[in-house]
Amino acid sequence: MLSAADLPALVTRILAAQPVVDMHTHLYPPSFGSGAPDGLMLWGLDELVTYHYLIAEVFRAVPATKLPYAQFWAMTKTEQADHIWKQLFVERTPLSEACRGVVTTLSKLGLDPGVKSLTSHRQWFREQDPNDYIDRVMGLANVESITMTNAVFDDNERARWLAGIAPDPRFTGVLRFDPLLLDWPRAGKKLAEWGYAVEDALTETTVRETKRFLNEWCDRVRAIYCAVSLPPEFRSSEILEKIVLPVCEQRNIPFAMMIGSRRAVNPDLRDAADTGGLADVTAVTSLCQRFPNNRFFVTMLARENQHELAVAARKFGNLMPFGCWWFLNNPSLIDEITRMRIELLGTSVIPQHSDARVLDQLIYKWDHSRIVIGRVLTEKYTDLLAAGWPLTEAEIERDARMFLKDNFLTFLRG
Ligand code: HDL
Ligand code: ZN
Repeated sequence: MLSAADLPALVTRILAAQPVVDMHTHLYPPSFGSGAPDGLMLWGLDELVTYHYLIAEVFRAVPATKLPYAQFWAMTKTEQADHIWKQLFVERTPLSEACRGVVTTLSKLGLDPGVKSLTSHRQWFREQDPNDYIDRVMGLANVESITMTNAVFDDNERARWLAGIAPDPRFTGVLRFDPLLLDWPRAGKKLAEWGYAVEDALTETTVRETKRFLNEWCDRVRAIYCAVSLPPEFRSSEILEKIVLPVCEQRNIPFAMMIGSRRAVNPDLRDAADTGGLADVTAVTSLCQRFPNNRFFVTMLARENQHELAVAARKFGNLMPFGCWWFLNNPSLIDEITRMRIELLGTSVIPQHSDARVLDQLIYKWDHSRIVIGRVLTEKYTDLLAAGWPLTEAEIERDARMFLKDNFLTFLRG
């Protein structure tokens, strides 16, 4: 029989030992090109330090009135990284989650995070082979599978797929197509350019041809689910209901809605330009209710949407809340959201995804999340023991596997 005193160390050990299937990242294998100018596989020190979260934060340290955006963007990636390192890690304490993540990553790689200059570490990264480095990072993060975000409307990515991409067993594909739902006129014209007989009006031909587009690209990227990011005001659309959901149902794959992103509030920040807003969970429950044969992964960007989303998941078995997304991927909010979800949903939720854009980030995003999830689970197991449950190590291992891997894989299969 376990005692409460056993739990902190035991839960920590079990979570660390449980490999993760990371259900949402922006990572790629080397076959998509690595490094400048337009490789899609981002890795290494300068990419880590110029992560768009840190770009947003450095413009708080040195505002655009002092360093104009254009001047920053004219810098080389190395110069940008040096500027960020000086401002956020040397002249200020790297307390933010994104800053601390770089510190954790360097430490776990065996590199001194306290250096004043990045020059010495750059040599170490230059000695890494991208392909081997993927295995090294996945090992350190204990991630066994990386789910990509394959943005078909991104010209660079699309061209690479059309040129031919060999499958990499460490990565799985997801078809992402925000413009299809958010800007149909422009997306429809693109489909027409690509040889699909679509027009503005949702004629029978347009519906059939857009389905063909989705099926052909789901086949090409070997999509395990389809995904979009949606603004707070999104409710539904004919494209979603007449085309996307029927294709996902027919392919027996889930549809992921990432709801609450308000794009480009400060365009000069580029990838860091977006913010979030309060969305409407009734849009989610309406779709779950009206499309019972579809399965929905849903993550929402507003802290204030989290409780209602968890309650909604109690009403619909085809709704799987996942992750603490983006501005919620911080210890205080991961703690609050995971605690709330476990109290309402037990083990039937996917607590986290990394959203990593730079390979090396897997190391810190999963280290930091395992610590918080472990703290919450330890408390919940302590409460369960106090209620008289004869908790076993095997049960904790089973739960860890569900939270970090099996809930995702089981929901994929339906
Ligand atoms: O739309 C998304 O998938 C978001 O995760 C954005 O990529 C966002 O910029 C991000 O990187 N969040 O972590
Ligand atoms: Zn993302």
